[in-house]
Amino acid sequence: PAVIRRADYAPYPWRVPAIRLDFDLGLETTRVEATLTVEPNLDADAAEDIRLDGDGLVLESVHVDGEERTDWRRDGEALIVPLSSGKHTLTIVTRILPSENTQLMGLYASNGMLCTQCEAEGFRRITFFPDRPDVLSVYTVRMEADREAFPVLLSNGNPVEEGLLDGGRHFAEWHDPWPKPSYLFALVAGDLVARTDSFTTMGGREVALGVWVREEDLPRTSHAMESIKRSMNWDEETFGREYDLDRFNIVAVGDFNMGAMENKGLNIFNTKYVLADQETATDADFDAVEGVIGHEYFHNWSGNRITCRDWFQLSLKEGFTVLRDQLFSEDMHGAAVKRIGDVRVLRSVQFPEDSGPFAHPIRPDSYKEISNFYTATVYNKGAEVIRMMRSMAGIEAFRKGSDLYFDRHDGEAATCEDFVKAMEDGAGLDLTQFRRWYEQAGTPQVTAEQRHDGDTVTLVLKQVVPPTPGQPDKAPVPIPLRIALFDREKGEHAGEQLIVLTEAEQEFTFEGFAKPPILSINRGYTAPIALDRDISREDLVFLAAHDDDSFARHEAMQELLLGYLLGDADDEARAAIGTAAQAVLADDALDNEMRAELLTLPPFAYLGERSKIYDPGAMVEKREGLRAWLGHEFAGQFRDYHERLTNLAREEGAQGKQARRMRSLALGYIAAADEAEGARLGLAQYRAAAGMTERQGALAVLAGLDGTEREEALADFYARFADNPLVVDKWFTLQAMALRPNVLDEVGKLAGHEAFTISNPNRVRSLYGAMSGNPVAFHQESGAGYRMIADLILELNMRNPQLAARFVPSLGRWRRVEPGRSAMMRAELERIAAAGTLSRDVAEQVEASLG
Ligand code: B3K
Ligand code: ZN
Repeated sequence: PAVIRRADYAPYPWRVPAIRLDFDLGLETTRVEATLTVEPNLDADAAEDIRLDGDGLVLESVHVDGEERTDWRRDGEALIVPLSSGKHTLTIVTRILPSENTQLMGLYASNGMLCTQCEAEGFRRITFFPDRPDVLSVYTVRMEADREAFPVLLSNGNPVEEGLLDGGRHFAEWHDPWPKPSYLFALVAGDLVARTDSFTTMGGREVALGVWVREEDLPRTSHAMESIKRSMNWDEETFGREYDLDRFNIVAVGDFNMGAMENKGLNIFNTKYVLADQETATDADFDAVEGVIGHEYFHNWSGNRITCRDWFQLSLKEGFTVLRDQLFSEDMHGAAVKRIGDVRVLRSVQFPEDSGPFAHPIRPDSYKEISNFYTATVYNKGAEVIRMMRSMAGIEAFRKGSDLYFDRHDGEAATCEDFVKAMEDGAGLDLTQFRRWYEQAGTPQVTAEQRHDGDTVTLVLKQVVPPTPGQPDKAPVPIPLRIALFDREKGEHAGEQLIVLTEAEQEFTFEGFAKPPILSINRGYTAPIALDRDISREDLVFLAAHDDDSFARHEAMQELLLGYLLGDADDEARAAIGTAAQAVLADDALDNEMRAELLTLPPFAYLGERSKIYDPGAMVEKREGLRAWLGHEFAGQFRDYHERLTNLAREEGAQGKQARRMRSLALGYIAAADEAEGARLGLAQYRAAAGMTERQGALAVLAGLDGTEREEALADFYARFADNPLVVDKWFTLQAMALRPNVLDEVGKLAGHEAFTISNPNRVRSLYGAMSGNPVAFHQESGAGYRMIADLILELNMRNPQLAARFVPSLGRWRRVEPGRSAMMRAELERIAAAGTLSRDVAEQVEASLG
């Protein structure tokens, strides 16, 4: 496939100020009449043709200014129509086949309804159009359909008209006054019902809110509705952003490639991020619904009012919007646990990407298939980069910068550079060197050493940005680090400060320390770096027990755990973990959620990332061995927590949620030390569960054990929830995640289960996504796990390329794994590469992985 480069950007020669779309909707076939008003773009070079993108369309006719034209030509999938300069009306009729659309891009069918997904390049699967984000048009959409099959007809903006037609048909017309790029177009037609409510904006606009679902799901929509109102309110208070239409609708769809989509005024969501009640959703699910609803809603300003000039600028909207949703969730539920969770994801997903074959800067320089760049780098590292600006500017100055950005670029298709410039001008930062964060891939590796002389402490910091594919040489980046120096006598520090490391090597001195202080660094995780600090085990134990920054406290605990898991199996290292764990278990000032966080072992993916070359089998054994040891050492205390929190765990509110978290964590340790006891208590927790958090928490532990308790709970769970697809997904996931020797055989059997289907992305992810993250399954010594994933990629390759491509990076990590497994992983990639026609998505990922 062809390489598209950022440096080649040129504006489109035409403007399309308005488009009218007339849909004659049907599941099997849909007719689309598109009427485009076009005129020369005076900011671009003139063209004698107009070139429109297309993909899989059946073209029926082309008219220009009312005259039928036959002098058009095709260039691959594109349509080229000769056009004299000046203003014209272009009318194009196409036909599409929604039921056959297995890619779930463009207009497709899901459970008898019709819906769209256009980002990044799906609109060209609906009609011929300049399908690029810098062409902004006002959309008017008229939909006609059978009234019984499709009683509800929705599109972007505000409703204009609706009515009955002959033959049991009806129509609806919608108009969106805000010019938008084609990727934000949306349409939904189906048998849906809505939970409705309203929100009055700070400017006094009354907005009608709707959450549209299938009738049986209506009871599970109140949390989504509350989340919309909280998001709208938060964006007004925190960023001064007000909603700008009379309607805001969300629709839940069962078949969806990703989480959700921010289409203007009509967000389309994966059911997973809408539906929630106590019975079927965990506390984490509730938080995810709220976070994703916030994310998509916040896009209305960071994405829709100001969109991207081209797809290389994707992080302009995604990085910023992820930061906005993270801050929203921090404000709703407390920053400490949220920050720890966000950094855990960064380290276990983005760090491996940044050190692997697909490493790319948050603003990539080239791509073959843009869908491959909706990555943790663009999203999560992108958010971290903007968070660093916020840390350096301070909250108030950052707000001035964002105000200026929104004000200056409203209505435009902007670039990352525009954002950085607005931050410089508005927040008063000099970001000259900081721009390297946009240019360079790779996680900066920082080392911190301390020298002590008289009363003076010198902190010596060094940074290296490692080479990545296509970028052999890197320059230092500015790294803001919030630090505190603990006086080791008093056990306190005299205040935090922010230092910024800008050089490859730099010294910072601090006076007034008779003894070397204990260094707490990168507090709150101010910079997305990997840090090695020269610190004793005793000092880490001190910080794990006493640091007043929750993140730093958690970090100290993680460093103790990593030191043991990645080093020699060292009794002293383990004893230090025990001392810190004891302090955490006994600390009454901690809430139970934070306590559980502190006692959570580092994710397997992060352990792999921190090792040069690793043996997955040995790594799992060591990690689970440590879990068993901790479970054994603190058996009494874990049992005590499990017992004591029983009633609190049945309560609503923050304390109930915290208790549930600690209770299930304790159960995991109990089972690790004593399987029979774990099975007994697990089944008891399962049976008595008042909601899904306790039920899933128990089942996750039981699923990893052997015996009748496991079988009973799994069978009960399936029978109880067989008619709820999202819960059946959990049932697949819990089994595929189990660290049992025969788990891969079970995954194989589950793939043949009546409830398994390859055509639903959630179901595929629930089984194979979980399996590919389970080291016992994926890294099975025979290589059968690798083969299973490669077979899956080949099966999905043409049917759903986006979904297929998401499974490639797991195999792409072959360079980091011990030689025996490494060769088998690579061989599977080669088998895919040799397998004939590959989709652009899979081809690009596989080529990079073999690279
Ligand atoms: N903007 C969409 C992602 C679209 C992905 C297309 N392959 C969801 C989001 O980030 O909010
Ligand atoms: Zn987004």
